[in-house]
Amino acid sequence: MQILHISDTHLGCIPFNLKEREEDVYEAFNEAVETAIKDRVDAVIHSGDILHTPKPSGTAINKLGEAVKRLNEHGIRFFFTLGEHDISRVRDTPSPYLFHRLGMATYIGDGRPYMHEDTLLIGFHKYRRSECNELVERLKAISPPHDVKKKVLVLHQGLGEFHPYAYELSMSDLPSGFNYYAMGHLHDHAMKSYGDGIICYPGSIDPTPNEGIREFSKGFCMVDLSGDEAKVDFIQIRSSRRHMHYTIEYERLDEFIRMVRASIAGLTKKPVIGIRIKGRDGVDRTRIAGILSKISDLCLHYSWEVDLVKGNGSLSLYESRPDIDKVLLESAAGALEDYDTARFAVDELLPLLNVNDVDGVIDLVWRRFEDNVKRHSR
Ligand SMILES: [Mn+2]
Repeated sequence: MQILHISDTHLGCIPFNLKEREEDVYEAFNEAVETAIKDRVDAVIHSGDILHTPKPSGTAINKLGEAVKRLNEHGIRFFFTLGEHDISRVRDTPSPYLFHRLGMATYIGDGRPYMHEDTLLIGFHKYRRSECNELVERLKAISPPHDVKKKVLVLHQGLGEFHPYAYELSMSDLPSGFNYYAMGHLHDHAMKSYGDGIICYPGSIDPTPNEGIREFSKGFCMVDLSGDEAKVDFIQIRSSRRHMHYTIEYERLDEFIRMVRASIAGLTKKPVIGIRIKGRDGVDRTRIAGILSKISDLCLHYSWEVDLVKGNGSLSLYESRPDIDKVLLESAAGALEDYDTARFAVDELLPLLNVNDVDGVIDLVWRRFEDNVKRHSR
């Protein structure tokens, strides 16, 4: 059994609001689909965040449909679960479910066992932090039959051992006995062994807006389940647009332009560039903007920030760059005087507000109110 495992494709995501960046995402997705066809895999497993928003654009849905159709034409089944980006807060049917209804793909996020050839697939859709007790109970209740040779568990959750902040579960919450744990949610590729199996996040296929501008390696995983142990190959997306990040001295800005010119030679797509400028008090921001404007023709998009160095030469902001998520959560907890409410605001409300999902926010607040009423009336 050969599986192409992909996750966090975020179709319809438009980084920097640029058409070219939207196209990059579709191109990366198609590259994965074509690889599945070329390498004749037996199945494609998508671990969720298929789409960027629960109310996707027509283009995003069409791109997904074309990919599922291509796979069908080559006899490759598309199995999927859903991430928080796919699931609407308002009680609505998630868009990717359409392809399950049409019989073109199989939704496996309902916790039921699915057999594909000699392999058992069990998946769960994303459970939010407040629902995770239920997920842990459901994971505990899994007892895969012993006579099945290969077992794959599909989840869209963060694990504490992989990320210090964006997690709801720890590895020990996962049932043992699976050969491969096809994970989604975290956007950086990472793997760890667990019992006789492998826990793997392929990561996102293209940087999403909250990943910032940095060098990255994006891709998907080819999983070979034919031997005793799962063999995993991370395949890098070849069409990826380079993201470059530079830290430079204010005094050496002029050299920087030459450096950029040299480093982009040979790239087929204009890169995205992030620049951190180290300077002392009194840096001239108009001068910076003027000099940097010279790279606007060389790249698709660039942005810059200044880090001021203290008089004694030590870097103030740069060296102790805070974890934005953590700072947000701490300030929210300070303002609300309640950690649990702060988590609700930062983890659940903020992502929806970011995509202007006002209906989703109202639904979420209402449900939380109902839950609280229920809890207090017990
Ligand atoms: Mn995601």
